[in-house]
Amino acid sequence: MKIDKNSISDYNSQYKDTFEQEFRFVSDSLEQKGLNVESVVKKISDFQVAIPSWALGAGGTRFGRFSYGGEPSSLEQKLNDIGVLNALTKSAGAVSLHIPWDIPDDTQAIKEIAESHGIAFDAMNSNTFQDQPGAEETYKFGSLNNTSKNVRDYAIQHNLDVIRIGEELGSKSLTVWLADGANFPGQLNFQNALKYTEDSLKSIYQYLPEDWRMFIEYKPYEPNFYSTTIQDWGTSFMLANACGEKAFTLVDLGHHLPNTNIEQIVATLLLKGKLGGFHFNDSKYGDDDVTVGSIKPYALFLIFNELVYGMENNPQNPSLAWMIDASHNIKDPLEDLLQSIEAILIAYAQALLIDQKDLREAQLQNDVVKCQEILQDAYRTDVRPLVKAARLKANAALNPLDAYRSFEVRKELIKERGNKTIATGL
Ligand code: AOS
Ligand code: ZN
Ligand code: ZN
Ligand code: ZN
Repeated sequence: MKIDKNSISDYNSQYKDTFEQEFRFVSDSLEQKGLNVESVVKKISDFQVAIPSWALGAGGTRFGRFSYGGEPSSLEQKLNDIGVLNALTKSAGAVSLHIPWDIPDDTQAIKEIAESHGIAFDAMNSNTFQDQPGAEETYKFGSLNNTSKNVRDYAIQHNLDVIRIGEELGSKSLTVWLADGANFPGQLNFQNALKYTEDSLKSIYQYLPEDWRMFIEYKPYEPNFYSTTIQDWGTSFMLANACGEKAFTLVDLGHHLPNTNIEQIVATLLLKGKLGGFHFNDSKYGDDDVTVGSIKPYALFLIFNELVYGMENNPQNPSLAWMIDASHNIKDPLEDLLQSIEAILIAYAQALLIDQKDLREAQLQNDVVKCQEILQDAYRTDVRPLVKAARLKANAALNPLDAYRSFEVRKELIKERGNKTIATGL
C-alpha cells in the first residue's frame, strides 16, 4: 500500500475552496494582530515527529489484547505503514526503532525502503525490561542497576549492540528507558541501585559515537510498583550530568504522577540545556499512552508554550528529538497516530500564536489577568486552517484522517496482510 502524490492532490482539490475560505478568515485576523502567518505555517510544516515502530499494531493490557487486522509483522511493513502516515501528513518523516524487536535482516534494503518513504532513523530504543529467548542473564531483578555485575555487563552490552545497529542505519541517538526498580520495600538498596545505574550509563556513554546523543527517560512507577530507580526528571538530569554533555533527559508526558506541572519541568531542563527528547501521549491516571490531546489539550498547549519559548531563547539546548509514544487497544493504530499528529501540530500552532512580547510586558507589569488572556486568546484560536496550509505546502492531505478513510487504507492492508495479525512489540 503506497499513497502517491497524485492521489493526494486529487483528494485535496475537492476541499481547496473551503480550505481557502477558512484560511483567509484566520490569517486575516491574525495578520491584523501583527502576526507573521507565513512564518508560523512554515514552522508547522517543518515540524517532524518520529513514529515508534511499536505503535503500529494494536497494543493490549495485561488482561488481553484484541488484534487489529492488517497489522505489520516485519520491519519492512512497519516502515510502509509509517510511509502512509508520512504521505498523508508530511509530518511523520522519522521512525524510532526498538531493539530487539526491529533488528534488520538486510540493513541496506531497510535503508532503501525508509528512504523511499522519506523516513529518517531517529532515536534507537534499547530493551532491558524483557528477557529475550536464549538470554544468558535475566532482567527479572533489574538490568543496569542489578546487584549482579554479570547482569549489568550484559545489559550494557545490549545497549552497545543497539548503538551499532543504529550506526548502520544512520541514527544519531540512543534512548534508554529502564524498568529497573523494586516491587516491595526492602527489596533494593536505593543507594547501590542508583550507583550501579550511574556506572552502567557511564559505561554505555563511553562508547557513544562522537555525533550521537543519549536520552535518559524517567518514570515514577510501572512495571515496578514500589520504586523505580530513575523515578523523576531530577534523577535523570543528575545522571545525564554525570555522563557528560552528550547525555540528556527525555520527557515522556505519561511519566508523571497526576497533576505534575510538566511545563515547568520542560522550562527548567531547557534553561539548563539538558532537554534531549520528548515522548508525546496523553493520560488520565498514569502511563496510559492514549492519543495525544485526547484528555488534556490545554496542558499540552502550555507545554508547547515552554517548548516554543525554549526553541527561540535557549541556544544552549540542542534541537529536540520528538516522538509519539502512544499505544491503543481499540482504535485503528494508524488512525490513532493521525489523531496524535494532528493534536501535536495544533498545540504547536497555538503556542506559536502567543504574543511573546505582550506576555513579557504583562509579566513585568504583574498583570495576571492579561497574562492569562494572552495565553487563552492563542489557545482559543482555531488554528486548523494553519495546519492545513502547512500540509498543502508540503503536498500532504488537507484532512489526513478523512483521506485515510477514503483511500480505504486499512481494507488494503488487511487484503495484503490478512485479518489475524500480531504486530511485534509491546
Ligand atoms: C516506557 O514506559 C517508555 O515510555 C518507553 O519510552 C517506551 O514506551 C518503551 O521503551 C517501549 O518499548
Ligand atoms: Zn516513552
Ligand atoms: Zn511509557
Ligand atoms: Zn507512556
